Amino acid sequence: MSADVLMQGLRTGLTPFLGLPLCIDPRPATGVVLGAPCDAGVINRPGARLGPWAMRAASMGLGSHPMPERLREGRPVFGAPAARGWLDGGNIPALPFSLRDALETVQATVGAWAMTGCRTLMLGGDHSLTLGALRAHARQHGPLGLLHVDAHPDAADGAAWGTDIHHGTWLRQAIEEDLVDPERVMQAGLRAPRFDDEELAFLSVVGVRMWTPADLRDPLMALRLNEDLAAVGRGPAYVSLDLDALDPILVPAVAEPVPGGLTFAEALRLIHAASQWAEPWVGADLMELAPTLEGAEASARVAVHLALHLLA
Ligand SMILES: [Mn+2]
Repeated sequence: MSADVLMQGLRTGLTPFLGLPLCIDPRPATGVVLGAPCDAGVINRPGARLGPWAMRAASMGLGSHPMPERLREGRPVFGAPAARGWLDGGNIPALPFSLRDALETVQATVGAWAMTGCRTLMLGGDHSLTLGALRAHARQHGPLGLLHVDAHPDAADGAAWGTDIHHGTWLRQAIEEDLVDPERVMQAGLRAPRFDDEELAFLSVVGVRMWTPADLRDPLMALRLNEDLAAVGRGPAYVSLDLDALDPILVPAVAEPVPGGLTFAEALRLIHAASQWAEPWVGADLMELAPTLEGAEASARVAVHLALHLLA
C-alpha cells in the first residue's frame, strides 16, 4: 500500500482491502476480494457478519508485498496485488436474516465475478457461506479440489439441529451436490470434539484426506502430506480457511475456538503448498472472524496476513 492509498483512506474514511481499487460491478480482473457480512449459520457465538469490516480496517496501512519465507533462497518478487489486477469488490449483499437467501446472494455475486474469469477471495462471514461460493465456482469448472483448513470437519448431516444448513454442514452438502471431488479434498487442523463418529466415517468413506495438527507436524508423514496437497491441486481448486484452525491464542475472536491449533507458520506452509499447484486456485475464503468477541483486533490482523500470502 502506497502513501497515496493511505492518504485516500484518511480523507474518505473508506478502507478498501489492502488499498485495492474499489469496484463493485463485476468486470474482468485477475481477482476480486468480496466481503460476506452474514453469520446466520452460526450455532453458538455470533459476530462474523462484521468480519469483512474488521479485516478491511486491519489491512489499512499494511504493506502488500509479503516477505519471502527465506531471503537466502533468492528473492521472489510477487508485486502488489493491485498491480497484478486485484480489486476490492465491496461486500456481497447477503442479509444476515435468512441463510438460504444469503447463500443465493453469495452464489450470484461470486458467480457474476467468476463468469468474467476472475478469481475470488471471500472474507467471511460464517463458514456456511462457502457453500454459495463453491456452487458458483463449480458451475464454471466442474467438481473442484478443496484445501479446507479448519478445527472442525463441517460435514455434519441435518440430524443434530433439524436443518441441513449451518456452519457445520456445508462440506457434506458440497460433496453431495458434486461441487467438490472428495478424493481431491484435504482437511487440515481437525481437532474439535465431536458428538459422534458419523461425520468422520462419512468423510473417510468418500475418500477425504483428513489431517490433525499432530499429523501435520509428524516428520514421518511429510511425504504423504505433500502427496495429499498435490492431489488437491491436480485440477481447479478452492482454498477455504476457517480461522478457528489456528490456535485460539492467535485468533480468539471466532465462533468456536478450540485449543491446540495451528501456528501461523503452519498455516502459511499450507498456503505456500498451494502455490505449487498446476494452476492457481480459482477461489479462496477466510471465514469466521467475529470481531464482536474478545481479541478481535489481533485476530483480524492474523487474518489479513494470511490473506496477503494467499494473494501472493
Ligand atoms: Mn468451519
